[in-house]
Amino acid sequence: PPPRAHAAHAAIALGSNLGDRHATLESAVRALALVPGVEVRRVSPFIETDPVGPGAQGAYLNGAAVLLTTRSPRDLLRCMQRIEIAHGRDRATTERWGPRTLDLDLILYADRQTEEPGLTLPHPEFRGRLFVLEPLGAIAPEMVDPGTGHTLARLLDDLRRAEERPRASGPGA
Ligand code: A4P
Ligand code: MG
Repeated sequence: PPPRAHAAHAAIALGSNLGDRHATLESAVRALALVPGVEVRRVSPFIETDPVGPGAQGAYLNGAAVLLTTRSPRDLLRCMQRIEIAHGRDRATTERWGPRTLDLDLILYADRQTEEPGLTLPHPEFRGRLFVLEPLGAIAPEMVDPGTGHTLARLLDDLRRAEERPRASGPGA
């Protein structure tokens, strides 16, 4: 286990919509746990979600994990990208938003806020994504988003309300 003194909590999101999705997410969690300086503290149940984004693609299996790590955010993300590649993810041929065997996103890293090439923290889209907030909120409701100062429980609640509200553009949406 990593030395706790300088360890940070990180929240990550996992998604898969190609191949044996459950086996892929399980394997990704195992791979994360094998990274030196990473301790997997909590893993959510995996949930089936409708694909968000353009084009027809299969349903996703999504999950979340909370890590305790001594690695820097950039270093952790690099490890996550290596795990994606090891699970058949090919960035060169996979379109943005498109189907993928494994997608690992770094959602929160302690109270870090940064916007630099290749790394934005918190993840810029997570507050609007139920497929991230539902599994993550289930295992870390007390974690705080430094961008808004709100807990994940609050963000999840807000998003659920927003999604329930009828759209201004018309009924039946
Ligand atoms: N990057 C910057 N900050 C971060 C961060 N905090 N975490 C950069 C992860 N990556 C970060 O990501 C593109 C670039 O973002 C990387 O170079 C990285 O340095 P990517 O994983 O290479 O590309 P992508 O995943 O195709 O694009 P993106 O924007 O991450 O796609 P999304 O937004 O992840 O959308 N529907 C359901 N139901 N469930 C899903 O999981 N996922 C997507 C993918 C679409 N629809 C979905 C789901
Ligand atoms: Mg991604």
